Amino acid sequence: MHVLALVTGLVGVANAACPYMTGEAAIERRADGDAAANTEEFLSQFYLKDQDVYLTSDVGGPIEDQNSLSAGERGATLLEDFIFRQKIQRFDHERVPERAVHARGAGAHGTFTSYGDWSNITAASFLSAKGKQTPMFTRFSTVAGSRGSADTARDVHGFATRFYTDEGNFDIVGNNVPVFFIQDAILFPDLIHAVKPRGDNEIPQAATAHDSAWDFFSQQPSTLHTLLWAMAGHGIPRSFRHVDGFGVHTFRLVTDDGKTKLVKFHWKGLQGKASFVWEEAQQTAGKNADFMRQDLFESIEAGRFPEWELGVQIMEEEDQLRFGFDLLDPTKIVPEELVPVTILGKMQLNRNPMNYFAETEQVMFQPGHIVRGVDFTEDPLLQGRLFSYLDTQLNRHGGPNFEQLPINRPRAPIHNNNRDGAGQMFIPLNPNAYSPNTENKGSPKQANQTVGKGFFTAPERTASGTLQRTLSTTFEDNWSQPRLFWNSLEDAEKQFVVDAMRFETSNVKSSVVRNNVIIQLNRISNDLATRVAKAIGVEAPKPDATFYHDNTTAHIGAFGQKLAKLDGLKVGLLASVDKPASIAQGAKLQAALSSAGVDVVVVAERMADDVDQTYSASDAVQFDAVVVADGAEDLFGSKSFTTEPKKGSGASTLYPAGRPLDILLDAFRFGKTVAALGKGSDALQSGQISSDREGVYTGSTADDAFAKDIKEGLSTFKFLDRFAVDQ
Ligand code: HDE
Repeated sequence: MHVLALVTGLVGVANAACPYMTGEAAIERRADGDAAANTEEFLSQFYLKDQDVYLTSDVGGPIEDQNSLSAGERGATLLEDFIFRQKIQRFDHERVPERAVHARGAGAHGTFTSYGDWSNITAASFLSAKGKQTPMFTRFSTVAGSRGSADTARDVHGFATRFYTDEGNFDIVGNNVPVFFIQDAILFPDLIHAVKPRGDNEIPQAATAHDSAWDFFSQQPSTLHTLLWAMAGHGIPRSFRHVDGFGVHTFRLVTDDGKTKLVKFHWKGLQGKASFVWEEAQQTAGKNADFMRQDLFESIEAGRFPEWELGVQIMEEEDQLRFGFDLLDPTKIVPEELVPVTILGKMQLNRNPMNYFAETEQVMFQPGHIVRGVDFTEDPLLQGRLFSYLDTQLNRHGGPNFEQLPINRPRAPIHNNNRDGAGQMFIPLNPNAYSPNTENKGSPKQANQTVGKGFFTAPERTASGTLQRTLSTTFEDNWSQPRLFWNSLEDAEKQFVVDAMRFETSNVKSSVVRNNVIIQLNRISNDLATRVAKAIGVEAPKPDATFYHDNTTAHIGAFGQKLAKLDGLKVGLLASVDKPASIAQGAKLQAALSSAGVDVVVVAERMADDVDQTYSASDAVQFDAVVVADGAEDLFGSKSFTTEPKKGSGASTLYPAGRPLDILLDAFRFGKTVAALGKGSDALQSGQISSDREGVYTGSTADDAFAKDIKEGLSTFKFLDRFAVDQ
């Protein structure tokens, strides 16, 4: 036991407090790779339950903290009051710096299951056997907004995943789009300063619709490809559950015998992709700033666990320049027609954090967290990130021991000679913290490719060259791939891109910047440039055709593919308390939709039995489909704001005038499924919504046939014919 204790490091100390794992048994447990089983158990040793106990100070003495200690009943508070001092001091220091980017986010625990033994492409142990499970933590985020900003701001979305493998932590710190704005990390501060609020008035929050962002975009054309993805549906996803994820950079996988493959990581959502339309996202931001984190949290609480498959596009070292662009350039995708995605395993998110700050806020991802079997490439963006993420954690944590926080601790044992620093959580027992040594019998010993299953740099990597500050000439084409993206979108999504750009650039005050934007867009597509130019007072440009081509690639848009799962989607049943039969349709519809995981929310004028929420608290943006109940039709009379509502006219003051009809009309114009039961179809007429339109359904009762229509509509998700396209 003595020797074990000396080398145990993290594990040994953690055991002292762990009710489940003690001493050697715990060490063996970790060593046998049964990491998935111990994830909650591991974290639970840090839980503070506070049940049926007396309040104590931070050092354990029971206290009373509702009144400070004063000299006399009306006298001054005493400096001696250690209870007051401690409580206020702790409060004063509750905040840590928010993330410089990706400040707003939500996370969840999960499990990764490998579909096979992938040792033919990587030595990574979490991919070494079929069915092997590895605990995970994943955090989704927006980039530009601060911690309190709205979830549905238009933005690229972070998709950061951590595998707590039995050989250490591996993070894929990715995004929901496969490309990035810049090619060299040295430009990151410029990008972020341009995108974040202005320096003088700190406006606008969580938005790129301002001069500096578009000034930078139009001066730095490497941004164009990612910009197009952000202006399409990918910038405003329906939820974190409905995005795909991408590692963006090309990485290397390395086998035990040192052979390498180049790979791009993909997370393919098993829910399917779904996105908002812009006005819907804007309304949601005002109505429920927490929309996305709530969706993720509630889905997991309800046992509807979102899932993604991890895949890789596998390429050879010789392929680096084979596709007409450089695989080291993070502004490029490798079209799946050229290199299909090989699916390796599945992530399921199945447990919510117990405490937002301790877990989601303190999780500190790093692209530099790699394991044996994974290696970097020379992508200059990735190379820069390897410094930035390590550095930023020091700022956020205030010291170098952030990897000891429960959420960051590897599940593999730690043994090294790193020592001390602010917030050291352990009591290292080896007094000879140096290597090589004889005093500690050589431990911790050096591990490498052949000894101790150590980490190793791909042996085939070479580096040479003259020192230079230049952009590689292989990185110069910034327009062909944005054009590929544009060519591949459906007409409706092209229109969404045009509309988004019109919105954003209409907020740009400088005519020079607006003009520069059109110059760049015109290198991608004259159609795109002309349509945007029209709205912002810039002359329609003549084609600038150097990079024009007609290539397309499949499934690149955020719309047009059916959802695979309807889990956690919400149907609003618009009913009336004065017609109890209309409320009763809620239970029937719920019964018919439950097996698909769809929730029915019954809306009425006021709260009552079986009513979930009132019209005054409801809007179309809360629902993925809206159904008017049989009997509720009287609430949908056309609205008139020109005449004062008269006493006794029947107009309800329980909710804003016209709210039921607004919900129906907004649902329709946001492209959602709308439907009516029985006489409820009069409401469709009040809204001049023809029941012949796609995604508009009627039925006499909430039976299986009606539910089938609703499910069909939900899986289509957005009816794109509702959106006019420029002629
Ligand atoms: Fe990040 N990025 N980034 N980024 N990034 C951060 O690290 C940075 C980039 C991404 O949920 C920061 O811990 C530089 C690409 C995600 O905690 C910071 C560059 C991609 C998250 C940082 C990039 C990302 C971050 C802020 C250019 C997709 C949130 C706090 C070289 C592949 C992770 C932190 C979470 C966070 C720097 C570019 C994704 C400042 C310098 C490309 C998902 O270190």
